[in-house]
Amino acid sequence: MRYTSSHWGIYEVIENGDGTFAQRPISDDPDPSDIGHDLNQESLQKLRVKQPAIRKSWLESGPGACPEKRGHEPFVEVSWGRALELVAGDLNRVRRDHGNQSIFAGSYGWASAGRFHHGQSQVHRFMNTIGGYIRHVNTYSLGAAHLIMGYIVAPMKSLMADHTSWDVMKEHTRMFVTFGGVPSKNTQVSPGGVRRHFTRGGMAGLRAAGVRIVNIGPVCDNLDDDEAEWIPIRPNTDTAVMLGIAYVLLQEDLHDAEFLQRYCVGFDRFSRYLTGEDGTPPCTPEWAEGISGMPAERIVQLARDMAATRTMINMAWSLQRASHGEQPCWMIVTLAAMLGQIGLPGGGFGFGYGTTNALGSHYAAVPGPVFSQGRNPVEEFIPVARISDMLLKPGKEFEYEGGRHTYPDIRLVYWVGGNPYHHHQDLNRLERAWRKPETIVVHEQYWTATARRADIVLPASTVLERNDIGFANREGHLVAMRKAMPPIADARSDFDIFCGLAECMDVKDSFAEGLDELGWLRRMYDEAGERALKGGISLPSFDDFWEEGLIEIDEGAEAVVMLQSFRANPDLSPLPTPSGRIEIFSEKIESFGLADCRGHAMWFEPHEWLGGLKSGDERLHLLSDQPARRLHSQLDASAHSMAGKIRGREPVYMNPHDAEARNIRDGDIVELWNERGRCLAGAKLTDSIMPGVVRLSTGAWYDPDADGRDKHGNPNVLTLDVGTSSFAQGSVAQSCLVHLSGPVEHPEPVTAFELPEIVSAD
Ligand SMILES: Nc1nc2c(c(=O)[nH]1)N[C@H]1C(S)=C(S)[C@@H](COP(=O)(O)OP(=O)(O)OC[C@H]3O[C@@H](n4cnc5c(=O)[nH]c(N)nc54)[C@H](O)[C@@H]3O)O[C@H]1N2
Ligand SMILES: Nc1nc2c(c(=O)[nH]1)N[C@H]1C(S)=C(S)[C@@H](COP(=O)(O)OP(=O)(O)OC[C@H]3O[C@@H](n4cnc5c(=O)[nH]c(N)nc54)[C@H](O)[C@@H]3O)O[C@H]1N2
Ligand SMILES: [Mo]
Repeated sequence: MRYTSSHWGIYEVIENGDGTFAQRPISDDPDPSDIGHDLNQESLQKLRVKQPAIRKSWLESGPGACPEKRGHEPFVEVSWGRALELVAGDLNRVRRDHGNQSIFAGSYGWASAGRFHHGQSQVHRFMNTIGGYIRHVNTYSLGAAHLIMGYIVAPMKSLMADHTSWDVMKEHTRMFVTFGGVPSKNTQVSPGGVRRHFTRGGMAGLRAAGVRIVNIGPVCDNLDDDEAEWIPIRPNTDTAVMLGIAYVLLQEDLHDAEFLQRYCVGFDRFSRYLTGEDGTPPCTPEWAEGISGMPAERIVQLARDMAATRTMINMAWSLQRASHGEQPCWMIVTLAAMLGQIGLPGGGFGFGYGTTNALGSHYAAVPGPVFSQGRNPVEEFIPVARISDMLLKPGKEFEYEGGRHTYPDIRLVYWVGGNPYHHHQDLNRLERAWRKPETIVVHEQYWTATARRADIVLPASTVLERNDIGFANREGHLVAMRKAMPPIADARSDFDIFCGLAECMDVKDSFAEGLDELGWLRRMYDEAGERALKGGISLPSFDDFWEEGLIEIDEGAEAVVMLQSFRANPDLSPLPTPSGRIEIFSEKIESFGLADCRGHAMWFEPHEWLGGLKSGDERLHLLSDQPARRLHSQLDASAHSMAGKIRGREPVYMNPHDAEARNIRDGDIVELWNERGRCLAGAKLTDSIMPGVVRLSTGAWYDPDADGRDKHGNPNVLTLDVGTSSFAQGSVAQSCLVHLSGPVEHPEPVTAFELPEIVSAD
C-alpha cells in the first residue's frame, strides 16, 4: 500500500488506473479528521507557486529597492538557474558586507508532515553550512510555558511526553476540571502527523465512567460533552480563579501539607501572598469573583469538591498565549500541588489535553528520525514572537530569561515552511517592520500573504510530490510517505532548492554529504533504528519498511501516570529544577528582579481585558483560537475550510445579547476594529460564548483593501504585539479588545485567493 501523511492524518493513496489517484484516511483511524482529504483539489492547486518569481523592483534595481512596494507590485518569473544565482549572490553580498548575524532564518512555521522535508530543519542546516544565522527560540504555541515550566517542574517537552493517559483517567479520575475545554477540533492534529485520533474517544470514556466534568472559561463550545458544567469567566482571569480556589483550600485546611513539605519548595512564601500577609490583597473567593466574574460561592464549592475526590486539572495552551501567560502555568502546578495528587493515577495536572492528539497517548515515546541541522556559529537569537521588534529596533536591548540581549541588524530574511502573515500579531506593525530588510526570500507551495510580500519566491513541492518518512512523537507509527505524483510545474523540494544553492556557493558536499533524497531517508531511518534499539524496540530494515509502508511502534506502550517516579521517590528521581522539587517559589526567577514575573505565581492585570474597561466603553474581548477546518492558514482555500465561512468571510462568534445591542443579525457582515487595525467577518450568534467576548479563529488568508482593512477576517490585524513578560517574551494573542459594529452594507469582495500579477521580463 502506498501512503502519505499530513499533520492531521495518514492517507492511503489509491491509484485510479488512469494516472490519477485518490486519498483515503487509513481504515483503522477511529475518528479521522475532515481537514484536507484531497490535497490535489483544484481550489488549492490553482494557488500554487509554479515558477521562481522575483519582485519587479528588486529584479530591476537590486536589494533594498522600494521595500514599501512589497505586496503591491508584480513578480517576474525567471528560470531556476537565474533565481539560484540571484539568491546565492545576495547571500554572499550580505555575508561579506554585514556578516551572517544579519541574516534572519529563524523561519518559524509548521510546514508539512515528513521528517526529512521539514522546512525549518532544511533552512537551518543550509544556513549553518554557510556560517550561521539569527535563530529564534521557543514557539508561538508555548512561548511562556516552554521557558517557565522547566524552572517549576520539568521542561515542557518532557511533560508533554509524560501526560497521564486517557485509559488511566477513565479508571481513576473522578473529577476533571478544565480551563479552556478539551477542544476536539484541535486534536485533529499533531506536529508530524496523527495515526489514530483518540481524544474524542478519551473524553467519551470519562463520561461513560461517570467522571464529573467542569469547564471553566469564556466559551463552552470547546468540549464535546453535553453534560459538562460550564462556568463562564472573563478571558485571561484563570489565574485569579485558581488563586481563589487555593485560598479556600488553605483556609479550610483542605490542602495536602505533607505533599507540599516533601515534594515542593517555597509554599510558605506563596501562602503569604495568597493570604495577603505580604501586604497584597488576600486572594479570597470574593476577590477572585471581582476579577473573573465567577461567583465566590462556586469557587468555594469547587475547592471543596476538588479536594474531596481524585481530581485532574487541565488547562489549554491558549491561557499562556496571553499577557503574563507565565502565571497560569505556574498556578495550575501550585494548585495541583496543594491538592497533593501529582504523581497519583488520574490526579494532578494536565497541560494541553485538547491541544494536539498526542497528549494523553499511551504510545511509547520513541526517538524518531531527524534531519541533522548542524551547528550554528552565530550566538544571537530572538524570542520567536519578537520579530517585528527585531526588524524595527536594531541595536536595541531586550530582556529574556533574566538576561539582556540586543536585537541584530537584519539585512536579509529567509523563510521556509511558515507564514508570518498568518502567525504574527499586529500585522500592520509587521507590515512596517517588513520594509526593513534589503532582501526577503521565501520558499512556498502557495501564493500566501508572506509569499506575495517577498522579493524572491521559490516554488516548493508538497508531500504528494516527494518521498519522506512520517513520524510524530507518541503517535505509535512510522510511515513511508511515497511520492504520489511529480512536482507541479517547476516546483522543487526545499532540499533540492538548497542543493542547487549549495552548488552555486561551493558547499554542496557539506550540505548534502553526497546523499540524495532516498539516501537521506535511509540514513535517517537507520539512525532512528539504532536509537530505538537502545530503548528495546527493534525496527524492520529500511527496505522492508519502505515496502510495507506503515509500521506500528507501540511496543512499550503502557498506561502513563505523569511524574509517577518522582512521587514514588523524589530523592531517587528528582525533578530537573534547581531544587529537584516542584518550585512553588523560585529563588532563581525571583533573583532576576523582574517586575512582571516574580518568584511565585500571582495575579497581574492583563494589558487588555474586560476588567480594565471604564464605564461606557463597549469594547469586546477578542479570542483568536485555532481554526476547526484547517491547520492555521494551511488549506484555507479548500472546500472544507470554505464551507465554514459566511459569504466567503471567516465567522466571528458572538453572544446574541451583544449582537442585539448592535442591531446585528446572524449572517451579517460586521467590522471589528481597534487602534491597530480593522477587519470584516461574518456574524455567527451563539449562546456558547459569554457576553462581552467574541471569537474569530485564525487562518483566514490576510486580504487588506487599499486602506489596510482586512476583508476576509484575519484576527491578527487586531491583536497586540508585546511579550507575555520580560521573562519569556511569548505571544499575547489572546489579550485583545476590539470594537464591533455592523452590518456592513456592500462589503468589497474577498480577493485573498486571486493570484498576484506576473509579468514577463523585458
Ligand atoms: N492571533 C493568533 N495568532 C496565532 C495563534 C493564535 O492562537 N492566535 N497561534 C499561533 C500558533 S500556536 C502557531 S503554531 C502559529 C502557526 O503559524 P505557521 O506555522 O506559520 O502557520 P501555517 O499556516 O501552518 O504556515 C505554514 C506555511 O508553510 C507552507 N508549507 C507547508 N509545507 C511546506 C514545505 O514543505 N515547504 C515550504 N517551503 N513551505 C511549506 C504552507 O503553505 C504555509 O504557508 O500561529 C500563531 N498565531
Ligand atoms: N484544527 C486545528 N487544530 C490545531 C491547530 C490548528 O490550526 N487547527 N493548531 C495547533 C497548534 S499549533 C497549537 S499550538 C494548538 C493550540 O492549542 P490551544 O492553544 O489550547 O488552542 P486554542 O484553540 O487557541 O484555545 C483553546 C480554547 O481556549 C479558549 N480560551 C482562550 N482564551 C482563554 C482564556 O483566557 N481562558 C480560558 N479558560 N479559555 C480560553 C479558546 O476559546 C479555545 O476554546 O492547537 C493545535 N491544533
Ligand atoms: Mo502552535
